[in-house]
Amino acid sequence: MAFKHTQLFLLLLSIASMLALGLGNRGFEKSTKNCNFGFNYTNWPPRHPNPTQSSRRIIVGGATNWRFGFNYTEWARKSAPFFFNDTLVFKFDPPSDNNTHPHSVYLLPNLWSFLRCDLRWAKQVAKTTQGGGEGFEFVLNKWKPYYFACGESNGFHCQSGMKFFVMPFFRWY
Ligand SMILES: *[C@@H]1O[C@H](CO)[C@@H](O)[C@H](O)[C@H]1NC(C)=O
Ligand SMILES: *[C@@H]1O[C@H](CO)[C@@H](O)[C@H](O)[C@H]1NC(C)=O
Ligand SMILES: *[C@@H]1O[C@H](CO)[C@@H](O)[C@H](O)[C@H]1NC(C)=O
Ligand SMILES: *[C@@H]1O[C@H](CO)[C@@H](O)[C@H](O)[C@H]1NC(C)=O
Ligand SMILES: [Cu+2]
Repeated sequence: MAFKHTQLFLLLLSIASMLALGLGNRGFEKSTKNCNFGFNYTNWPPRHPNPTQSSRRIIVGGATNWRFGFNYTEWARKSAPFFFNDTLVFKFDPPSDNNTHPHSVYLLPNLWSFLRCDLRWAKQVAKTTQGGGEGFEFVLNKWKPYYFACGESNGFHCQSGMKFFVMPFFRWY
């Protein structure tokens, strides 16, 4: 069953991002220009690039922001690891005459809902109007996996790629 494979893949991905194995190091490059970490186990365990910096502000989707037609699972994989107390910033235009397909931010309760884009037990954390200006800020302040998704169009946006999950971990300093 193809579904089980997806689930297994995501679980493995989750474990991998928790351990910050290899793929995690790429996230550091954005914050520190001088340090060019590659696949280097001497850097184990992963450290925060700048110990005096208490937390990071990460724009979800980078320059793309939070929009339709972008694969955020892929973005989250490339942007890992995420740390406890990091702030995720969702930027999206409010509904207007020019924007009839706005977005929102929901938290899904578990992996099952996440895989199926089942919004029935989802919790809305940002309304369609909250992504303007500096964006909607969400602090990863719990030690748990976060399943984010856009809740618009009955899950269609979610199914089209507007979803990702992160598992923040603690800094070692
Ligand atoms: C790994 O990183 C350490 C410390 O940052 C450095 O001294 C070492 O040369 C690196 N090794 C490789 C293979 O890049
Ligand atoms: C996370 O942020 C909260 C509130 O700003 C602070 O009290 C707490 O010490 C921080 N924890 C870590 C591990 O940085
Ligand atoms: C909507 O688009 C029209 C023409 O394309 C433009 O004149 C107007 O300023 C836009 N409105 C907003 C709110 O961006
Ligand atoms: C997004 O990327 C992931 C990982 O590469 C893939 O499994 C998934 O099917 C993609 N989602 C969409 C909607 O294309
Ligand atoms: Cu959307």
